[in-house]
Amino acid sequence: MMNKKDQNLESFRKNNDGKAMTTNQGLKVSEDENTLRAGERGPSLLEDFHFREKMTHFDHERIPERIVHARGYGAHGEFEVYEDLSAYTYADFLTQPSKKTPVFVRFSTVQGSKGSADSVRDVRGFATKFYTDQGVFDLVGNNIPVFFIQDAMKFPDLVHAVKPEPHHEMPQGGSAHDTFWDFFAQNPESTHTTMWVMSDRGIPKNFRQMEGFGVHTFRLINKNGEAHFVKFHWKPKQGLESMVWDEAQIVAGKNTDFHRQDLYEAIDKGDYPEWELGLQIIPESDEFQFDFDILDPTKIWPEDEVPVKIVGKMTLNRNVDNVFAETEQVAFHPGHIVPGLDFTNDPLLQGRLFSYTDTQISRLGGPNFHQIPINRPVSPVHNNQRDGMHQMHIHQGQVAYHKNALNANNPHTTAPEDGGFEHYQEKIDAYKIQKRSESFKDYYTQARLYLNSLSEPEFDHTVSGFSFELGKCVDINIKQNAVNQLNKVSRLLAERVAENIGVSVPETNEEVQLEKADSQLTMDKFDRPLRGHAVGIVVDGEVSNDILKSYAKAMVDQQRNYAFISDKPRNIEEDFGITETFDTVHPTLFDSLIIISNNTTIFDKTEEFAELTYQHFKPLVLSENAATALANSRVDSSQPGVITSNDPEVIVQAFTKPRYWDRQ
Ligand code: HDE
Repeated sequence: MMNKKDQNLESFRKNNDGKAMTTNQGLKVSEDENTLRAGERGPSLLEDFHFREKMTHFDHERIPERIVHARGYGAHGEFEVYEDLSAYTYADFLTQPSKKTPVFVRFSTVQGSKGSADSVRDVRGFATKFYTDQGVFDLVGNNIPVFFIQDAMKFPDLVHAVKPEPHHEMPQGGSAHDTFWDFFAQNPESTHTTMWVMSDRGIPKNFRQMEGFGVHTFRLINKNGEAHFVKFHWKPKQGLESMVWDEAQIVAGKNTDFHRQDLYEAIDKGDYPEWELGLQIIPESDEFQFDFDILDPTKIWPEDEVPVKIVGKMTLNRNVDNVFAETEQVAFHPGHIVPGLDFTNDPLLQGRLFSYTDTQISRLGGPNFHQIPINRPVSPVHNNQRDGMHQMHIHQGQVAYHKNALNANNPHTTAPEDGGFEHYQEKIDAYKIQKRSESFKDYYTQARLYLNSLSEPEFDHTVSGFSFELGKCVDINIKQNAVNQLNKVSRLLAERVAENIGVSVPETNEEVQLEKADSQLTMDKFDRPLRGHAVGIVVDGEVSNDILKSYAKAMVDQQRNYAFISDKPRNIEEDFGITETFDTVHPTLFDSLIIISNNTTIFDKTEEFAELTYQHFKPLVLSENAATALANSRVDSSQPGVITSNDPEVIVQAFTKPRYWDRQ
């Protein structure tokens, strides 16, 4: 299979080989290196239209980055539904198992600017564009199933609080600063989501191993006009993985592009990431059967109560040709919907329905952004909208209005029974009012449910997450207010964080004991297949190529990625692996480490690599000599996940877990 770079080159060549360079007006260019000037050593002349065109275009190459989710990376793929879901919906991409619907997915961080690091602690965007035969459907979700606020009116406040502080524009890419934690303490509806972000979910290992959630409650509508409430889930077939915070911070410096590189390389070598689509479905008649409001976006529907029905699969199998044209210009919008689906009155979703088109108009420069190739539906577009910035069509004819006789009333509307979109007819009997529903006002029960569901290491990591972030705050009152909030969720959490950051725990504790836990919320529930797992193989001293080849073969057979690492690049005659040096890589960039040495003394760097891998709870395999050499280091080879063996076959089989949290 040809990799993306070569495919790209081939298609570039097809279009450009042997072609003359021209200006944008089609004029052949004879000189592209020297501006027109008065004499060889003289000043440049304004008359040089070629220079001015080239430079003007360059000066305008950038467009405004997204206000949130600026840092992102995308890929193409396809979606197929496993079974006909027409009992619930008449959306064609959910009812025809033989059909492959093209998709484009963009993953993102929220807070940082376009050039910020991938591995920061943050919510991740997980936005999917389905190019269905009935029009575009965008599922613009996140990797965390709940959101910080309940009403769109508060979104600018949330974003202003979490973004870098305006007076000095710090910090970049993170929430560890006063304004975010002030918002947290003063807006208790943010409590539940913040628990998730401070847990391992806030520092995903990569995009491939993240869950995705539509967050809001939507509606599925069937042919009989019956509606069900639905929540959308993406379950990664690759399992779920997170980083250790120390590791995430190092990776931010060692490889800013860690997540995008992982996705690009996996797709490029044919290891296509897959997610199953899951639906949680509640019949309309059960709307009020829960002890939370099912329209509240700060609440999950516990999977123990409403199981997730797996209905289809998405495969990402094609990298973009050009990141700007596709990933940067893609315009998602929760309001891009198809027949058989509809919105609910979730007040956060309702506000999003306004915001997304509005933001594209300034980001993409006008109302015709749907004509940009990545945004074009595969179904035909005909209407009476005309003109506007960057209009790409030359509309024909005299008539641009409905209704008309001059054009026999074309383009015509389509009755719902023939495929026209119809809004779900919901009966509303209410006062026009600016007020939050009482049913939205329990901020702590589900925050507790989440904490109770975590495994012990996950809970410890969450304590550390809060301690780091609040520890970074400058204002002591903000730290105290935040701990007061934590105390309403869990005494244990509040006490541990308070001790770490030097504030007190309030004497009274409003904590309500909650025995419940949702067994589905811990990351431990996921299988953790080691396909695509990245193994660093440190070659310390002289080791024969035959031995290295036997390691390479074992890795390839087991679908592991690997790189040999040494003090100098190895002169390898045959192409059986990448060679890195201690300077070009770092142990945090690998999922596990193997150390091969023929001597009982090793490089200092080898020891450093081993210690960090050990400290980050990752599998560590030592040849017998390497184990001897590390006897006096911080690596304790009797601990879980430290394996001593010289046999590559044994070694790859021995990796059964990505992390050994029980290592002391
Ligand atoms: Fe967004 N959000 N959002 N958001 N959001 C944007 O749209 C907004 C919310 C999400 O890869 C913006 O095109 C409001 C929830 C993703 O291009 C903007 C509210 C969820 C992406 C915007 C929310 C999301 C965005 C910025 C509260 C998860 C990136 C640029 C009412 C369910 C999509 C843009 C991509 C992007 C507004 C809340 C997910 C400003 C007003 C909840 C994944 O329009």
